[in-house]
Formats: sequence, C-alpha cells, structure tokens
Amino acid sequence: MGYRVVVAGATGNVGREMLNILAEREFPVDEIVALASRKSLGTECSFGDKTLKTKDLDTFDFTGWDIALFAIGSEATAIYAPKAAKAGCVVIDNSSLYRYDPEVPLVVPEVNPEAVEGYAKKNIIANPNCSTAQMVVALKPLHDRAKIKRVVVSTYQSVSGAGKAGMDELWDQTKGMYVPGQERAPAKFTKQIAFNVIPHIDKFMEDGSTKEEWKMVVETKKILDPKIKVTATCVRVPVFVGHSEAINIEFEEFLDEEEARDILREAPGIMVIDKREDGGYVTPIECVGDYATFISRIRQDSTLDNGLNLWCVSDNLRKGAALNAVQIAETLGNRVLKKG
Ligand code: 11C
Repeated sequence: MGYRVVVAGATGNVGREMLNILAEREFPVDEIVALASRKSLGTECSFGDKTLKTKDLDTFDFTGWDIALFAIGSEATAIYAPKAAKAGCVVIDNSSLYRYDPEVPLVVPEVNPEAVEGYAKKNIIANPNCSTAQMVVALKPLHDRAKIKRVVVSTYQSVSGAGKAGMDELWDQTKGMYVPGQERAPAKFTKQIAFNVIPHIDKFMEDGSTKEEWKMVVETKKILDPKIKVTATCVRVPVFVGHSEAINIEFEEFLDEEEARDILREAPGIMVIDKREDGGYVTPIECVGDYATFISRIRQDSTLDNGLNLWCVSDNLRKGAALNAVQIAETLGNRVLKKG
C-alpha cells in the first residue's frame, strides 16, 4: 500500500520537478493529483509516463489524502496549508511561510531527519530556502567532526530561483543585446541581469542585509546548530539553473583539508569533484538535473588557525526545492507514516 499524494503548484518550476522526482525515485504512490490555480486549470503535467490534468486548488478537498507537496508561494500557502493540514493531510511546504515557526520542523534529510517527527503539532513540515539547503548538506559532516564556529558565505544564485519570470528575463535580455528593437528593461530584477551580477536577492532588512541573506543565517541555525554564526552575501548571476556558493568555515578544532575531503566524500548527498587542475571542479551547468550537492576547491584557509574554504554547487530546483521536499516525504514515510 502506498500514499495518496497531492502536488500543489504543479505547473511552476518547482512543482514540475516535484512530479518528476516523485516518479524518478518511485515514491510509493497509490494516487496522485496535480493542483494549480484557476488560471492554469486543465494544464497537462507529466508524472513518469503518465499525463495529469491539473485540478483546481481552490475547491480541492484534502480529506483522505496523506501528503501534500506545496510549491505555491507564501500567500496561497497561508490559505491552503491550514485547510489541508486540518483535513489530516501532511503538508510539505516549499514557501518561507512556516520555516521560522517553532512548531514546524524545518528539514534537510541529510542533516536533521529526526526533526520530521515533530510534524504533528501543525501537520506541516517546512522545506528550506535553496541556498541554505545545499550549504547545510556540506556543513553537517564537517561540523560533526570539528565543530563549526563561523561561516562566511558568498552565493552566486541562478535566475530560476526567481521563477519562470526570472528565466524569461535573462533569456529575453540576452537576445535583446543582439537584436535591435528587442531590448528588454529590468522588470523581475532590479538591474540588468544579462552579462551582469546583482548583489540583491529578496527585500532589504533594517540592518542592510537582504532577506535571502537573513534566511541563510536563521535557517542554518534551526536546521544544523543555533550556535553557528553565519554571515552571507547573496548575489544573482546570469545562470539559468544551479546555485553556487563560496564558503569559508572557521572550526573549533583543526581540520586538515585531506581529512575534510575524505569526510565529504563519505557524506550522504555529496559528490566531491576536486582536482587541482584545469576543469577539476564543478560549475552550475554541470549540476543541472542532478541530485547531489557538489563540492570542489577544498583548501586550508591559511589566515585562520582552524579554517577551510570550499566551493559548493547544486541544482536549486532539485536539492534546493523539489528533491528536498520529496526526501522529506520519504523520511516521513519511513519514520512515521510507514505505509510504503
Ligand atoms: C532565490 N533562494 O534564488 C531564492 C528562491 O525562500 O524559498 C527561493 C526563495 C525561498 O531567489
């Protein structure tokens, strides 16, 4: 016996990947429904070799459904997640709405799988921000060995993090550079993204950081360890899919780069590609469609007693969103619901 599964927001970048990944990983599904807002009603979505026609999220009755994967943004989540949860369906939510709620677990299965067991207070489990998810996968095994004190991270985030509109803007603006009359002014982003980088993701906070940077700080503490200090600079780059991060880590204990490389090689969800030669590292274009968090450029930071630098790349629509949500569903199934 398997699960009755709902995917809400099935026509978006993340919702489509949720359906792909559920099928790829052969999640034990007895029945599946793809939901969308009224404007996308009837749109067809692929689920393995099947085609699903989207149904109306607004009128859907969640009674009798086991798990709902939500990728519909915070505003719609505020309306539909409590409705689903009240009907007894466990919501795994990709928006930021519930991430910081102490009664809602925030889970990356390679890091804090046990946290899913706290799902029942609200019947909701939160999925972290994409830039946090890949970073904590990389930090966890190193933290277990040498206790991380402080992390300094700079991100290079692809436009798909801003949805289809972000991808269209990069595509159209790039074309517009070469075709007179087709120039496209910034709309989704605050400045030109084609052939440029923008040090601004999400809204500004009072202290001058951005909400994306704040999320990396707060989410790392909730998922991994509240004692870890994090400072982040988040930057949008003209890449379609795949977020990259340059991470500097200060430990309590000395950790040799060779040992760190071995630890990361053995760690779940991580692929180490780290040769000190031309091309011996991973770039975002190579991680698209993959499940792993890729680590390259592992090296001692000689300006610290106990410091390392590394380069971390992952598919933001997969590990950063849809894959992590499906892994949460798998963890919930294995640890709690035990149906599959
Ligand atoms: C971006 N990380 O790249 C964002 C997208 O809190 O789930 C995901 C925002 C979130 O723009």
